[in-house]
Amino acid sequence: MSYQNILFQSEAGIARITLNRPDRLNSFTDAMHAELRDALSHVKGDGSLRALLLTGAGRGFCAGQDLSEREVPPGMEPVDIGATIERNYKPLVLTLQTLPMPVVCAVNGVAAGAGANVALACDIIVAAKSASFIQAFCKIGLLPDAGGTYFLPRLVGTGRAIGLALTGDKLSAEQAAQWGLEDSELSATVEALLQQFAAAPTRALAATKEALHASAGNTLKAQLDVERDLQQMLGRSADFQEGVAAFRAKRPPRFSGR
Ligand code: T3D
Repeated sequence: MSYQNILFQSEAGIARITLNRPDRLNSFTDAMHAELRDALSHVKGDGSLRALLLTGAGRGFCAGQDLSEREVPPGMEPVDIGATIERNYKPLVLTLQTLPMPVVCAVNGVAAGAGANVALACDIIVAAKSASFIQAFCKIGLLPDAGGTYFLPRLVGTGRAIGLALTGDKLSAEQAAQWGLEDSELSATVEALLQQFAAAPTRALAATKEALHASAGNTLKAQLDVERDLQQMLGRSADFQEGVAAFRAKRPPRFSGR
């Protein structure tokens, strides 16, 4: 498949996806979703990949759903957005969460609507000072989707999540200044993180994601079983053997991701 709405590269263990509709703040269209599905299935199926970067082209990360696809002429039926969520947003968020490698999101500007929540679905967000997160849904009569009602309260607490979702306010400049990097530092910081992940014990990182995501719905007893089963699997991995051997030999480990 050739891509018109995203850029996709994979090299040296690192896959990079850039949302690429900068004149529309990289808002999601049906066509972009199809390309993302295709690129992510390549990432999932390529055993040599050990980290994924998701970012946006131009001055924004992503402004959520392209609303020009939701305008209907008078008298016409509105688009069934339950169906578009099922087809587009649900698989995107679930794939990012379950991909067996770290997913880094470089938020290079505004992230609004589903754009904000897709960023929250990634494992690590690196945000530039120009980044902002807007639960824009209430401004157009919707509720947060793309996992927003799941991720937001877990990340910022229920009270703050309700405030952000009911007002559609940007996270404040003060808050962004506390969290954000100077824009010029963004790509160096992201690059260092990707290189670190590309040399890491990938299966252990994937199991860590799996266990942490399972945790919220589990009792302690059930979670101890999740840890036992995943650890048993990792105990048989080449990277565990290498980690122990490197520790014993007082040398840095050379993980293969296997
Ligand atoms: O539908 C389903 O399948 C269900 C799923 C829904 C998921 C959702 O994401 S719903 C929420 C959709 N997103 C929004 O409501 C956000 C809309 N955008 C904005 O509020 C603002 O653009 C921003 C706050 C994000 C940024 O503001 P600003 O002032 O920095 O930029 P701008 O001038 O508004 O935008 C620049 C251009 O991008 C502009 O086009 P123009 O005037 O230069 O021709 C603007 O219309 C366009 N653009 C921005 N966001 C969208 C968009 N075009 C289409 N859809 C957008 N979401």
